Amino acid sequence: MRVLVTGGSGLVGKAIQHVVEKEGRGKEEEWIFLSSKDANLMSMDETQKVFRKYQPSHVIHLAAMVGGLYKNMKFNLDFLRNNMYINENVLHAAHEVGVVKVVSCLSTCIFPDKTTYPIDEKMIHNGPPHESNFGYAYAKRMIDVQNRAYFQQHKRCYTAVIPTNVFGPHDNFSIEDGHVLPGLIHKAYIAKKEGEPLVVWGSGTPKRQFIYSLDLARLFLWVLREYPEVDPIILSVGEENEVSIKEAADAVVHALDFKGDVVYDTSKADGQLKKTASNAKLCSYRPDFYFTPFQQALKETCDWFVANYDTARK
Ligand code: NAP
Ligand code: GFB
Repeated sequence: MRVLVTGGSGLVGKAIQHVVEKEGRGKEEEWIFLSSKDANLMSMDETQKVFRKYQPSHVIHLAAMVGGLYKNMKFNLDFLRNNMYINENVLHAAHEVGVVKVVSCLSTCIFPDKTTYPIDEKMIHNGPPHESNFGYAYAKRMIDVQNRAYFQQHKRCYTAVIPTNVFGPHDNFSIEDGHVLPGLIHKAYIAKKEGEPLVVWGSGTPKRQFIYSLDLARLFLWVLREYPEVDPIILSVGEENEVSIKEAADAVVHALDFKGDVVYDTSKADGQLKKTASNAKLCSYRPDFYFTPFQQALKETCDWFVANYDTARK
């Protein structure tokens, strides 16, 4: 089993690398982690070259244009085009060299905006996604369509996982472009140093389910090795573990021991109010799976950021 990981240098890729190295690779497994320096996967030519070079039998496909709410709102066209190119090139090149299994990565933000809750795997295509990230969402939805077509026409087991909001070491801590937790961690770190208030964007009322990148990595390995379906699977903590942005901000304040004021800038967009996902399918396969408690995972992430401040992506 030779596993090629696209997007191997990012938040999720680094977590998979960590788990493979620290918690054991399978006896017959060889792992290759790619970054954009190895190949620009928006180019079919470069994608084919890197797949021919490594001849993988299995692929974890993470590479994508990724960003938080505010980056998505500014660049819907780029999110749509870049991700459609990357996904088309990766799946086609994988098929050409005979890859038997691909696990791609969707996101719970691609589900319909107007929906019943909790969201489950069958609802992906039931209506338009939230307008803030329609470019990213439609490009990601097409992976599910492509997977079904690869199965129908070529019997390929190309499948996908659907994580909720991910966080952990090696995240993108950019304040402008990143997701809420790395953004708040970075802002709280600066506010603490400068003796200024922490400014949380939006009202603080939207709700999110957060998954720790190392938990997600462990689940990715299980999906790669054992999950038998082409249909995707939601990888999420339970509905009872959903938190508001205010609760998330309070948790960051606690983890970084920030003593200053916390203010809310309600001139900034809130984005999707919630996207509560069901992990019933995951629990039916993995009733034993242990999720790291949120506050512990957040503390580990903050400690990593403080220790790696100079080199962290920001
Ligand atoms: P990330 O930290 O931003 O990493 C993105 C990865 O993609 C990097 O390794 C990057 O390479 C690579 N990449 C980007 N454009 C590329 C290109 N044109 N050619 C080759 N490689 C390219 O993202 P992440 O958070 O780990 O996301 C991994 C996957 O999880 C993505 O598919 C994302 O959509 C999905 N996801 C993420 C979240 C979340 O909250 N973060 C939630 C749900 C789903 P370089 O390092 O060389 O730039
Ligand atoms: O993680 P995030 O940017 O993305 O979270 P989404 C946005 C929520 O956090 C909004 C609030 O309610 C914001 O008002 N927020 C508060 C902040 N302070 C901050 C801050 O400093 N930075 C950021 N970024 N938000 C993304 C999608 O949606 O979810 C992507 O747009 C993606 O496509 C990702 O897939 C998982 O959860 O709203």
